[in-house]
Amino acid sequence: MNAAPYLAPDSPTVVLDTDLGHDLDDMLTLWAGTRLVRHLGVITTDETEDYQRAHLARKVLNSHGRPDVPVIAGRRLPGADQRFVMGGLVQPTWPACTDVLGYVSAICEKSTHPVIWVGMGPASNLADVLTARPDLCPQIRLTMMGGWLDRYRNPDRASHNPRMDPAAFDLVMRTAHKPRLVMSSHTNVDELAVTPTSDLYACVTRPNAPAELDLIAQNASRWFAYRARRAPQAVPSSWMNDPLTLAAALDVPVVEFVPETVRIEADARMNRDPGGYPIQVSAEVDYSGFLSWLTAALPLTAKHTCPHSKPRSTHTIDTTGKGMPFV
Ligand SMILES: [Ca+2]
Repeated sequence: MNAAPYLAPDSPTVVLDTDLGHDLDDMLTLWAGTRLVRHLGVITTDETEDYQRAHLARKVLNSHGRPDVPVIAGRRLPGADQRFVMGGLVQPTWPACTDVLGYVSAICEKSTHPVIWVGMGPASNLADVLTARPDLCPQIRLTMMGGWLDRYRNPDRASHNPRMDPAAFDLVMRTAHKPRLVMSSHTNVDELAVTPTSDLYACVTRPNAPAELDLIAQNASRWFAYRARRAPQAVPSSWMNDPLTLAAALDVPVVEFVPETVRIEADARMNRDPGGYPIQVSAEVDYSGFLSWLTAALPLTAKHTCPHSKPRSTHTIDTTGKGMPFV
């Protein structure tokens, strides 16, 4: 078996549909993507007024030696600027490309492979594509992060990505080709939490960290500070939702999916319904297998790279919790 199938010259294109610049997990997924995927594309979603997520993605990709990866600024959503924690760090230096449909049409038409679509934010972009080009449905293979069925920390609402654009989520679940959901009930777990005491945070914020880690460190510090303001009594953390979704999308055997038929409510909550849409939902996750995969994907380990590092964050964060022994 090829250990790096998506680095092969004839490997499929992988699209990261991301709300980069908010939760840290998008940034770590992008970083992993630069290392694991040859034909990579980035489409931003929940985009800000002046396309800050796209400019941030461009800068991250360039700093990691991937100027070849196209970045398309996708759908803006109301209030997106309040969900962007990286303000002031990236200045627009290029005219943002906003032709999502043109980009997706082109990558579908130039390859006979499926296009691997990793849904890491609201479903708006893919809804736009499938509405305009329903003929592309069979070629686009969606694995999306979000949704819950039987339990959730707040059962009064849908999880973040579906509820940001419920109509788009409904349309995508209805029309996409065998869509797969890595559900929030499998990602909002302690096993996937990175906190200010995690080794990963110490590694990316250490004083002698490589320059290409600076935006990752900034995203981590700013996200933890944002969480500390929102929930002062809790240990700030980032669940590795999107990296797990990337792993599933790349067919790393760490998420087991099962078929369900679901109905999508107006607020994007899902219910089982024999007359609903046939989709695939996560049923079981191999957390230790996933963490091993992610640790191997990212070039930082506490053991090998930074055994004595200390955080250099300038933020004051209450860290009363125990960090995960994760990278
Ligand atoms: Ca995300």
